[in-house]
Amino acid sequence: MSRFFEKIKSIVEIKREEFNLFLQQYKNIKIGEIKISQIINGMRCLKVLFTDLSSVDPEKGIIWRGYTVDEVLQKLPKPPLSKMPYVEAQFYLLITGDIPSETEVREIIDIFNERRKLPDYVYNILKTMPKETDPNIMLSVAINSMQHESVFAKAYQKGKVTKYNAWEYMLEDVLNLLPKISIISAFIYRLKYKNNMFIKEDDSLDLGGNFAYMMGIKQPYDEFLRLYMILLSDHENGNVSAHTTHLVASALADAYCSISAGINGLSGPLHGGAIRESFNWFMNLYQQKKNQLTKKILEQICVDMLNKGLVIPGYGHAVLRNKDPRFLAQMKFGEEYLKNDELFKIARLAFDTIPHILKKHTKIKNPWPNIDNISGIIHSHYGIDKNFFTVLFSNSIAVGSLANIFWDRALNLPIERPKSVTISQLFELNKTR
Ligand code: CMX
Repeated sequence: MSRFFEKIKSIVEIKREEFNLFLQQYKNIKIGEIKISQIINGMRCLKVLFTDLSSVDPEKGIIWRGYTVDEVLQKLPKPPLSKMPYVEAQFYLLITGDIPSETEVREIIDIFNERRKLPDYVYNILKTMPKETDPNIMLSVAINSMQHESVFAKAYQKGKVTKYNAWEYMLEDVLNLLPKISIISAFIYRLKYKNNMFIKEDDSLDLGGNFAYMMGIKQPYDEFLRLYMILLSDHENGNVSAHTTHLVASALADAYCSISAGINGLSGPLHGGAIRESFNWFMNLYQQKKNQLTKKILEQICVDMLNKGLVIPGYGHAVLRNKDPRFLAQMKFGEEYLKNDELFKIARLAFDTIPHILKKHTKIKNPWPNIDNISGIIHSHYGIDKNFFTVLFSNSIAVGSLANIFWDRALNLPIERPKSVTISQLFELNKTR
């Protein structure tokens, strides 16, 4: 038994006991009221989900296992000569709750390297898909195609899965699947954009390093991939993709079905597509104004958009009420490596200009740039096609979502099934108040 498995086993035993005691004691405590507007408006700010891996503080941003973005970037171990931590270290933090030592990260890297080889049929399926297929859908199909290899699903069919051991099978699947996602993604990238010129993995590299290497993109893109995958790994499990993964897994589906469903959840322009929307907006500004764009012109463009009821892409947030530290971390990367990139210069000008304008519209609760603001600009600077952005997002959410569904099984969380209400029921409820 590996040290990692032993550690997880002891954490699960302790947490499960604590969790059950907590439930016994507090299960009837009320934590809030529900307004009709919240039900209708996408359950915004309703506290109805549970995760112990992270939580979003409206002012400080995401807190992973008690650590802020800056703390995580500073404290997690890093590859030699790298400024960004290992993605594997973030996975370790999310799944165990502890900052790993160098040795502990090494163990995860070794586990991933042993398990990342793809079955041949995955390559064949991807090669035979229509050229027009969206790369993120290709990723989802490739993951689904491996479902029959699920250790959890096989054990369930044999009647071996119990509420005491379900997490062990889920852990096997999570560790088998996570390292394969970047290998599939790099293959899709080369297949779609680089004339099938595939690059074999480099066993000496960590997940982020190998991902960039297999895509064929030079340093420091590996640094950005590490940063990006950590920043987007988990956002309290409530966004469409993470929540979908959790929802599907709540019916005791395996990790393959659950994560591919979550990845499909990234398809919409309001979630996974938001990076592309923001990138397109900056690109249009550049194409229309070239380097003539000034603060004054940009102000006027934004005022006109707001007057027409249009949304300014890359700004605002449903929960955050301050600058997103995940945006600031990317901005810092941009300042170091992209200073002369024309789109980055526009994004910087926008950061100096737009919040002042949005602040004047009191209905807009957050005038600051969000996580999706400049990600596309940075990926694109290194040659990534905008249609591939969602695949990179999928790779990132897989880190946190897989850690989350492991804990769903470890804590025996039940199938999710909220109750719907009709308009007439709401009328009736209102009458009795
Ligand atoms: N530009 C113009 N208007 C905006 C705005 C923006 N960037 N952000 C919010 N508003 C408007 C809303 O459209 C809403 O208007 P109506 O009342 O007329 O419908 C009003 O301000 C109140 O919205 P809110 O409570 O501040 O924000 P929401 O929770 O409703 O929406 C979000 C959040 C992200 C969808 C919204 O800010 C937006 O559309 N931003 C642009 C798209 C974007 O960048 N998406 C990426 C989000 C990243 C993430 O979720 O992590």
